[in-house]
Amino acid sequence: MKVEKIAFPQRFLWGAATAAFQVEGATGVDGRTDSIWDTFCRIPGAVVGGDNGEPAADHYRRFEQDVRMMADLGLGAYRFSIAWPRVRPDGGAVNQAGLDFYQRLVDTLLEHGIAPWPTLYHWDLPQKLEDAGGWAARDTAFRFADYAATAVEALGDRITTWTTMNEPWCSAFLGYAAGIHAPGRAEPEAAVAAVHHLLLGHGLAAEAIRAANSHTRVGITLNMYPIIPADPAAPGDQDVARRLDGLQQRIFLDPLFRGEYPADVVEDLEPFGFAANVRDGDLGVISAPIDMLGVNYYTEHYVSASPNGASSAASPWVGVDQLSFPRRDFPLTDMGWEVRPDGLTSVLLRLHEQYPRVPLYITENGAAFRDELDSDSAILDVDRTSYIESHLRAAHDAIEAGVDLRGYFCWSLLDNFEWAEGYAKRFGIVHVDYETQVRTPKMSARWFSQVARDNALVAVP
Ligand code: IFM
Repeated sequence: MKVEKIAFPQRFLWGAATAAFQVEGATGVDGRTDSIWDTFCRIPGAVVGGDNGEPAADHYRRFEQDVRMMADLGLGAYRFSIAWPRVRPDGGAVNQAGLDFYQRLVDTLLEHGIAPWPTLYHWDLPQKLEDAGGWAARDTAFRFADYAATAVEALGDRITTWTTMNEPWCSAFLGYAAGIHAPGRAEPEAAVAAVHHLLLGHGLAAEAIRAANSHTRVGITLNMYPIIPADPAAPGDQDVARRLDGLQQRIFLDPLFRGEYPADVVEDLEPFGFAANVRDGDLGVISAPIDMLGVNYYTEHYVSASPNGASSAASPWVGVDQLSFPRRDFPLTDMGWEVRPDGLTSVLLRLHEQYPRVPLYITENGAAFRDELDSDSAILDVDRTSYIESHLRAAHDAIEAGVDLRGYFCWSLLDNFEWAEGYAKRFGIVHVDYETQVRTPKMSARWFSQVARDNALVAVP
């Protein structure tokens, strides 16, 4: 019998990810104040089921149990986010009680041999800063750098890799253009200003992190998707693909890695006053070299200038009315996203070929599917397991082609609050019963644990 073994490079990092507002709960304790998501959840109809940040997975109180579980699963790293409104409530003075939570979390992870991988911003802007203009206001970038400095001063001696931001595209476009994420604004001018201020915030925070600790690694995480024209020969479809790729990917990648915004995107965004937000010196701050790029990958976008049968959801794209829509030929996750592992290989190869090379990490990949506990309280999540397996194969293909990919974090460790979808969508490899807070590792967790221990996919064909 021939056993197929797909081995990953030595020291490849295997981890799982969460984010503060999605798992912590305890939104009103130890001095934490409202973030934009607390406020957004109070708007009737904004979040499915009227859900909010409570109880989430009660990770704030149960983190020790969760860390032990990660250790049992053999994970090498835990990607979590730090809640700005705990550490500097209202964006103001430092709150020691909030910082102490992350001290305890980091120490517990290290005691269990798990590398802490914090992200400083995973969408929970203090509401007070939103009241002062939010990410549409330049000052927010400077407040973010102050907060980054506080976090690094407190935790920097135990952290080797900091991520400044998670998916700034979502913050800018879903939050300020489509209005379907907090703060729920539908103001294209504010959205494009937010793009620049998020990037500036990244650059200023990276400077602050390096000033506090010159040995640390700093990076940012972007959500990446191939954008595929429905008819590659149709000029209309080609142009939609160009515009969407510009707004989704190049508007972040080019300033970070080339020190300039793409000319076609600047032109597309001229009606929204984009260029007026950029001041002398900003692009130098934004393009200071980083040590790693995090890639979050879930699916591809298939786009057309005249999308027959497209969903009727409002387009989140500024200046582009055309929608992306799922094809019929591929399976869909519970989010309605096509399962397209090849797209992950394409994304990694594109970064490798078109941008200056930095070590890459897949900082999120995974899928929501409907889970059912069987009579033995086991969850045989075949769909999720197969999704992760196919994407690991795709990641391995990229490594074989020369991509410097150094790790993979599964999204998510725990079932959690899926933003506007509330608790209905479950991404965890560990099931959470929100009533009892009982954790049950799903089949995918057991399987992923074995992959992490073997540093390989092992299949008996
Ligand atoms: O849950 C989110 C996460 O917060 C950011 N990336 C995508 C995930 C799934 O939608």
